Amino acid sequence: MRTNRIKEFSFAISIILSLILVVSCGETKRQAQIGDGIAIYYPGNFIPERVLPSMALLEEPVEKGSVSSGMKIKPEFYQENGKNCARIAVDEGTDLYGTGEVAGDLNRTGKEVTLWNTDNYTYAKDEGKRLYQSHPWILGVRKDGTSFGILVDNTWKQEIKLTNPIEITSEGPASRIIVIEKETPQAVLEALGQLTGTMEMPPLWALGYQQCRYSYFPDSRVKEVASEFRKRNIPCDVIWMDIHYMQDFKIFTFDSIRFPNPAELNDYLHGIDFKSVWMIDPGAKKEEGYFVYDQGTDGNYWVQDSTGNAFVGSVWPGPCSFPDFTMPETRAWWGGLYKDFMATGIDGVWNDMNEPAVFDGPDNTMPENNYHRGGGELPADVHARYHDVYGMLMVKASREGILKTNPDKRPFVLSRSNYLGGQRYAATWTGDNASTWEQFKMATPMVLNLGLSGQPFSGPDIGGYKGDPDTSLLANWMAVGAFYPFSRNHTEVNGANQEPYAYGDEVEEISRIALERRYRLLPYLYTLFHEASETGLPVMRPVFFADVTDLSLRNEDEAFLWGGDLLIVPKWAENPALPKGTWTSISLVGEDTQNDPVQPDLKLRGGAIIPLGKVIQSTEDYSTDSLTLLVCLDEAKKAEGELYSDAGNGFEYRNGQYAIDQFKAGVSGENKLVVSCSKVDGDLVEEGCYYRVGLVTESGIQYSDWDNDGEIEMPLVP
Ligand code: MIG
Repeated sequence: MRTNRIKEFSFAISIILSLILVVSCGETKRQAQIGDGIAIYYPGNFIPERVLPSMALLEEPVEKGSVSSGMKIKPEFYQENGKNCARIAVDEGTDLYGTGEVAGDLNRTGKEVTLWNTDNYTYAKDEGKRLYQSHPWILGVRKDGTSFGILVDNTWKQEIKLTNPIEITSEGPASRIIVIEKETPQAVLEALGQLTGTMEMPPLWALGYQQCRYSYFPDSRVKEVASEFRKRNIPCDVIWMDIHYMQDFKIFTFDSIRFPNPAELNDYLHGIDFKSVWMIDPGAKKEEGYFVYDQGTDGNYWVQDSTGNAFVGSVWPGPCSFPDFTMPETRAWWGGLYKDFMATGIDGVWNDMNEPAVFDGPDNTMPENNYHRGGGELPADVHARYHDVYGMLMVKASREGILKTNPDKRPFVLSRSNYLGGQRYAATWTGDNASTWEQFKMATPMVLNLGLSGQPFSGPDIGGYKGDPDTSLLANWMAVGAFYPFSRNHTEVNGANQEPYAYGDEVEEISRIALERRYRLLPYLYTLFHEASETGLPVMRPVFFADVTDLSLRNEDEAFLWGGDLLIVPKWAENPALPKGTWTSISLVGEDTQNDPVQPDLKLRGGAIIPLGKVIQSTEDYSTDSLTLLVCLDEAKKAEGELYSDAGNGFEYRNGQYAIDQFKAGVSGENKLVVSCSKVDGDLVEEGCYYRVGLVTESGIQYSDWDNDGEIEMPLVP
């Protein structure tokens, strides 16, 4: 009886609400606080079935009462020319960042972005306003450093104008909007990480330098290139297999002549401490008798055209069908395809063409009225809705399949296409750039804005994809490229050999020094990856993160930071804006960091300690048993730092098998520097670790003796 009344009552209420909805589609229908400094706003004409569940968020937000008064950013919903829009006024002088992978400067104020994943060779289409990935996300930093984030929780095609007010236009249904308000941009990114989830710890080897081209073949050529690195002592961890390894470009097959024995090749590579990553595209050749096509057809796993038949579009192998990754059974099948593939000893997977790119489709993709059947939580809907998450759902399926077949290894998947939150499944690279100085310089702000959009693990094709760099460009790109979180040299099919040794002795030596610097910094870099995986903070950060109230830093995108402590200043940077305070140049492998014409200047923050390892040729030789602690004292003559360690692969770190060591430096008595090292967290047993201190001053680095008792003293020469 009672329940019936409640039912009748809520029925009446819902009728009244729908009436209000009809007359007030421009109004905010509902708004609520969903976390500390986080609120959600619904437009009046919100249609849950066409937008939910969220593809960006880890889980549906829980409403916690009315919006608190500190939430200054208020989206205003309206309709214009039949489209659903929102406008958001921001304070004068606010700098806008984020919006993911887009061409242009770091500071995106005044720019426009289209969220529609596009295979955009050399970023030429639409002036690079839409590229391979979509991040409906804006980071705003006000003059006083207080910051906000705007997450437009919608996968449909959208336009974002970073004007004041910000204007967001959806080509589909109206979007709900989540606003984050925090004291700093760092805190906003941590909140984003909590909402969307963060990158899982990658295997350590993925932090090494990587060599690619389209394509190394046959297998003997792959061996030759890998061996060349070892012969010449150029550090490298990974060699990549692009599409020519496949039989007639058919995914999950190996060319019988060029790659007759992939397991033997992988054994060989492992024998010289190389890992291999192999490409898998989404399109499966429409060919009866080809097992992937037959299985996909039998299982009815393909994306359908508007008439309900399997869609067919052309890619590398010719006419192909495309897995419908919105279907749970398709994802499970797709994941299972990796079993035999990985069993050949493949270490990582490269998912390309997943915008999806379709040569003969409209705008080089699928028709927007293609049909995805969904399942589980995902409703069936047209391609227009799922286009921007096609790549993300693909890498989710890939990652899960790879993990299932190798449950004790951390998966490594590189994806060209992705969507906000996609760092949960894959690292990324910035697609087909050109071998020009302009695009070399543009790579830094692209990687930075990806980091400010939740994706910490990215990098461009070092040396450039289209065309051939000249000697100076390749040398400079290798020198700075050693500092991208994802550091891989790659070039297109007819490009000249672009390995760091293929351009003569000078480029080779410059590359060797650059990579030796990266490898010495691995203990610090790995610690930053751990921080990113825990908090969502990027590895590579804009300079303004060093001082969010210093407005002179807001546009700096030639120099950049690694974490909070290391500043990387390219030699070609014109009047780079650098943070105030002490930042002292450091030399890592004997290079003259300030005067070297090509290697970027590396500057350590006063107050920081960073751990350095040895120069090694691959992460197989990585160890933390003898660490050099570079100490740069602040004005109070103190410094501190941290090191995260674990096995570098596998998941034992989740059971406590990791260590966090803390380093603290201070001056005792008259002129004695004392540096202590102590484990503050984790169960990993580290024995016999040797440390030495490298005291960083303007006049160079002064080293202590090696010691293993956890406290190092050295005289402080004034
Ligand atoms: O249409 O697999 O961006 O890195 O080398 C080209 C061949 C397809 C595009 C990727 C590029 C890769 C290439 N692929």
